[in-house]
Amino acid sequence: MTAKKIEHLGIAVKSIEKAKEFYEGVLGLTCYAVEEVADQKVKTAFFMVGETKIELLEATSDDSPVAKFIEKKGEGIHHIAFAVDNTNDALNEAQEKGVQLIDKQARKGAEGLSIGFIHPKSTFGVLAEFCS
Ligand code: CMX
Repeated sequence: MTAKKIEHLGIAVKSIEKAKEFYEGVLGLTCYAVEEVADQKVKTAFFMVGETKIELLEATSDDSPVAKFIEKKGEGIHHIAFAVDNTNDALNEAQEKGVQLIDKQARKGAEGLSIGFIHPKSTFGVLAEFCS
C-alpha cells in the first residue's frame, strides 16, 4: 500500500456554524458540503484547500467519538485521512504489519467514500483514516 495523498484533515469543533466564521471569513474558503454521518454520530462540513480537504466535525450526540475527544482534549485536529487505492486492502495490509485497527472492514463515510480507521495507539498518537 502507498498513501497517495492527505485526503482530508478532520478537525473536531463544538460548533460548525461558529468555526465556519474562521474558515470562510478569515481563510476565504468555501464550505461546499454539510453532511450528517449518522453511523459516526457526527455532522461534517467540508472545505477544499488546494488538493486537500478540511473536514469540520461536530458531535451529534454525547456518546459521539467527537464529543468524547473534545471533552478529553478540547477542540483541535482529530484525525488525518490518507487516500489509498482500496480501503479494505490497506486495512488488511496494516493489520498484517501489526497495526491495531479500529475498523476491520471498510464502511461508508462522508461523501460516499469507503473509510476505515486505525488506532492512535499504533500511529504515534494521531488517529488515522484510510479512504478510497
Ligand atoms: N486522536 C488521538 N488520540 C485519540 C483520539 C484521537 N482522535 N481519540 C482518542 N484518543 C486517545 C485517547 O486520548 C486515549 O488515550 P490515553 O489512553 O493515552 O488516555 C485513547 O485514545 C483511548 O481513548 P478513549 O477516550 O478511551 O476513547 P475510546 O477508546 O472510546 O475511542 C477511538 C477512541 C479512537 C477508538 C474512537 O474515537 C474511534 O473509534 N474513532 C474512530 C471513529 C471516529 O473518530 N469517528 C468520527 C469521525 C468520522 C468521520 O470523519 O466521518
